[in-house]
This record gives sequence, C-alpha cells and structure tokens, in this order.
Amino acid sequence: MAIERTLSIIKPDGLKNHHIGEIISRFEKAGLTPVGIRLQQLSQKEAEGFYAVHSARGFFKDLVSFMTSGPVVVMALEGENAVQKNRDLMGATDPKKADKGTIRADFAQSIDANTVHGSDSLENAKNEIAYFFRETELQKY
Ligand code: DGI
Repeated sequence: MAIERTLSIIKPDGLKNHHIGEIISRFEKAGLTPVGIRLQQLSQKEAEGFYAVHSARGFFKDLVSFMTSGPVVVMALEGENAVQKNRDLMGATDPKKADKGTIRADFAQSIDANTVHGSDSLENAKNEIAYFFRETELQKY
C-alpha cells in the first residue's frame, strides 16, 4: 500500500477536554506518524480560508467561530493509506452517527464540536498540508 500524508487537526474542544495525547496515541498505534506538528490559534481569515469550500453553507459562520474559539493542533500524518486510515479513526462527521471506538464517537459532543478534522482525499491532503506547513517543517524519522 502507498505511503501517504494527510492533514489532521485536533479542534478546540479536543484541547479544552485534554484529549491531545489520547488522539495522537491512536494515530501512532495505527501507524500514522506525525511528521509535522504545531499548536496554533487560527485567525478568522485562516479558518475561513481553510473551510472556503463550505462558505455558502448555513453552518459556515458557526464553523469558523468554533474553529477560532481556542487553539488547535495541526498535524501532517504519514503512513500507509494515511488519508483513509485517518478518516476511519475519526468516524462520521456527526458523532451520533460515528462508529463505536472512533475518535468522534468517544470524544466529540456535537456535529459542531467534533474534535478532529482529517483530509478527505489525497489531493485535498496535499493542499491542506501546504496550507499549514512549509516543506522544511516536515521531518523524517
Ligand atoms: O470532513 P468532515 O469534518 O467529517 O466533514 P465536512 O468536510 O463535510 O464538514 C466540515 C465541518 O463542518 C465538519 O467537521 C463540521 C461542520 N459541518 C459539516 N456539516 C455540518 C456541519 N456543521 C453543522 N452544524 N451542520 C452540518 O450539517
């Protein structure tokens, strides 16, 4: 299987509820290695730009407001089949519909505060990683 990179964000609720360690531990145990990582407060402009694809949706304002409500952890994860593997670990967007044992089923409160973001395609992963990281900020080990 191909080695891929994907973008993960631990959202403000994940930090406020002290789940950074448990979430990264799940990634590492599944063979997804953080090769870039940063704790960051998103500006409104950064959040709007990141979620620009949703700008016409009714929930856009709330989404940007939530994503800027506190710091986030942005990570580039590397591993076999990283994009799909991360999506599987995250669970469905709405935590009520997420499979048992997924990050969202275990930690998320609502579709708004759903704890993690993960790229949904390899192409988006490349763009999303480039949105947050310069190539020199990504390490090999
Ligand atoms: O890739 P996902 O995060 O699973 O989902 P997405 O790319 O479709 O949507 C991005 C975020 O926008 C999602 O994590 C939460 C929010 N969102 C998506 N659909 C809805 C929503 N928020 C509300 N309130 N209602 C929605 O239907």
